[in-house]
Amino acid sequence: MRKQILFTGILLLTVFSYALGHLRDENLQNFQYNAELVSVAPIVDGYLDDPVWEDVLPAKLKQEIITGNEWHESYDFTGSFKAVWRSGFLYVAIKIQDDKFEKYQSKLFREDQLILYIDQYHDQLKDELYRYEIPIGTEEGVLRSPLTSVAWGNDGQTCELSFRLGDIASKDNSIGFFIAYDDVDNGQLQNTIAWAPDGYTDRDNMLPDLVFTASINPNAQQKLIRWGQIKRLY
Ligand SMILES: [Ca+2]
Ligand SMILES: [Ca+2]
Ligand SMILES: [Ca+2]
Repeated sequence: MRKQILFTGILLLTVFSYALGHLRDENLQNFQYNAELVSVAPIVDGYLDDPVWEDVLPAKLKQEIITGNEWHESYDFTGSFKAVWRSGFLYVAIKIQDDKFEKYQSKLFREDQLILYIDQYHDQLKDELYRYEIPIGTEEGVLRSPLTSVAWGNDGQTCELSFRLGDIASKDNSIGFFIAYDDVDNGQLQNTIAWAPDGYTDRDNMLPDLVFTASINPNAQQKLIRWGQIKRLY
């Protein structure tokens, strides 16, 4: 009898955890960022005044991944990002508000930092190889392919990055993409807030998708450019 209860218990637990995992995968599947093709690339200088950024929808960092709870925008932290692509490059713009910016500390873990994952081959796993840790305001020492540039503006409140992806950045293609912020206040890591679906935690191994979209057909655009060049000949 006791064995039976134990067995039922284990069975229920298995079913429950399977359902939970399943639910989480489903959340992740319905979660993606569409990076749109633009006709002019933004200038990676840390300032988000490029006209291309105006027309792009921001995605909010609103999942606290240490606890797995939703993060409510506050004085403590508010963050969002935008992404576009052009000629084999992915451009990312990030906006951060933090009540206490911890920069240039003697120990790295005492600094606020951005965490990014770029899984260009879409393995969908959070491999260390794809991970970038970029302390606020730091532009050097973090460049590792495919990351080609990092620039900060407004005293660390805005950031622009570019990634050289070649043919991977083409219409309807997807990559694994993740962005989070380690919020250190008063010398201690308080929260890690990410762009991630409900229920997502730092124990989850899968990455959300970033999809390269093009509502303007790149071929039509090529034609237009060629047309311009031909026209100039006359
Ligand atoms: Ca810019
Ligand atoms: Ca804070
Ligand atoms: Ca902070």
